[in-house]
Amino acid sequence: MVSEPDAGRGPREDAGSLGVEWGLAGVAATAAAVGSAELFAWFLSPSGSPLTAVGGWVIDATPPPVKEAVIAVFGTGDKVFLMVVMVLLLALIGWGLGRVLRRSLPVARGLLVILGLAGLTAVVTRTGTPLVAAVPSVLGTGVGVVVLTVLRRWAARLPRTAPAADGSRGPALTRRQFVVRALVVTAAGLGAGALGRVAGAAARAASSVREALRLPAPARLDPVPAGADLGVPGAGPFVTPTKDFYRIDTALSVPTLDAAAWSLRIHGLVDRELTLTLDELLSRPVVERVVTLMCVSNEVGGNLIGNAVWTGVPIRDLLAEVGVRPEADMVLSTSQDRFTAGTPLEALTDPGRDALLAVSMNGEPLPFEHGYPVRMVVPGLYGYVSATKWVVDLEVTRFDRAQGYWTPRGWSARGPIKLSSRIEVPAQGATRPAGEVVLAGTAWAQHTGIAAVQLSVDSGPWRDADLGAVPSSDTWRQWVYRWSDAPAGTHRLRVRAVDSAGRVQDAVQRPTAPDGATGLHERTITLT
Ligand SMILES: Nc1nc2c(c(=O)[nH]1)N[C@H]1C(S)=C(S)[C@@H](COP(=O)(O)O)O[C@H]1N2
Ligand SMILES: [Mo]
Repeated sequence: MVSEPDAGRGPREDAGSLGVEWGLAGVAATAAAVGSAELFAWFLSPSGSPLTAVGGWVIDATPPPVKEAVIAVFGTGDKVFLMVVMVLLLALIGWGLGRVLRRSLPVARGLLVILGLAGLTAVVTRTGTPLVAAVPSVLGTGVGVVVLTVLRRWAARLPRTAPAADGSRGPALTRRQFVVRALVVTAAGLGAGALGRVAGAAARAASSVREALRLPAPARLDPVPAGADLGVPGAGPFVTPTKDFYRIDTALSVPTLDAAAWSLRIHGLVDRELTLTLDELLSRPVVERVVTLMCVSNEVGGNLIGNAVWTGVPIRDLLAEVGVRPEADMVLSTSQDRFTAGTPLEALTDPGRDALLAVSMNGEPLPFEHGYPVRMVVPGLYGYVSATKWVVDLEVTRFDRAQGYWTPRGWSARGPIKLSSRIEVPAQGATRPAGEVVLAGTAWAQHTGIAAVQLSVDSGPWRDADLGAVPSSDTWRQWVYRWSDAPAGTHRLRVRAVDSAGRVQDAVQRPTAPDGATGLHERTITLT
């Protein structure tokens, strides 16, 4: 099949007769990229659909008269019209990509990556979007690049085409065989996309309901005081932006509950069972609280910790409504996806502690990834025993009758957060000029409070750092230590915290299981 004289010819010489094959190859790679991204979005993150995000961006950017004209012509089919236009545009872009592919695989790859970046940008710039939402665009772009490369290899096996970059050709393909393959890939991409869109429709419906959710004004605010954020460059912010907030759960695909259908049942050792809809829940007084959540799996110096502004209904109030029996000592919360957490009753009924059924995070309805429409937030306890997301059921019970998801899996039944601290600045291994060196970081003892943070250089004496302000004892606290006359050389910095009850952070190194790591965080830096 291969006509030898053509083997060495330049790529330009296949122009004309092979235009259709190249165009189709580009369309196939684009379909594979976008289609797989939509499929990934369905099970990874409902807010991660690039088509939805770009569509939303187009809608926002369309001038009102054009919008009105489209609605006048297409009525409620305006969204369908937008999708059709986007798919046609993508087909055109794909065709162009194929023409570029004929000249240069690297340039075509680059263009596909730019297309992926456009989708990614549209996704991550929507408000309240968590970082996982970026994953579908990234994976989809990866799929597209791989498909593009494979198609280029197949194209090299066509008659009158330049061999692949490595000079290889492989067994010959007829134009017909190539076209069939490209069409199969295109169909697979369209199929994946269609499946992702159809299966994800419920999630996106929930998504628009989520965006429209009206949050009740809190009866009590918890303002962040000036000076909570010490603003040291390189240190994390006092309030963690939602997109940077760590996410831990057992959910393979993010549950996207329908807020209108959501209800919470409170039962067990109670005098009067209660089932609440979201409206009924939100008809009770809502409070705002700044609370630092943390995962028991956080290593010393790790990142599985975040501080957010939550609003919600105190669980204490609801437990008072249902009347808790005296023999109860635990509340087993269950999520829509069957995760359970066993929370000590006293942490929920404590009048001085606002354990919440939270509905908002940093001023937005909870993101799906963080438990929309309702999750628990309990100051002072690790997430696995308290922070149930997508919560639908609270059973008042006893520790000797029930246990949470992680307890039979090697984690302790009770999980109070351990006093800890970390160094965020300078980075491990950093090199700085000798003289004044600024050290900064965070310390936490949720619901007890941080009284002091101390630094030790090269195993020298412990010296007090300056502390940031805090809204309450339920948040972490920033610290800064200005080390003056720091001499040249390599130094080991260690940090420890002291809580408001006078306890000093445990320096003994222990692993995260069964009830949280201990040990001191340290960094080594070089001063020149
Ligand atoms: N439904 C559900 N809720 C859950 C979990 C889970 O696996 N499923 N994990 C818990 C754990 S271990 C932690 S640390 C926190 C994390 O909350 P975040 O993902 O909002 O940071 O959620 C808790 N709530
Ligand atoms: Mo966790």
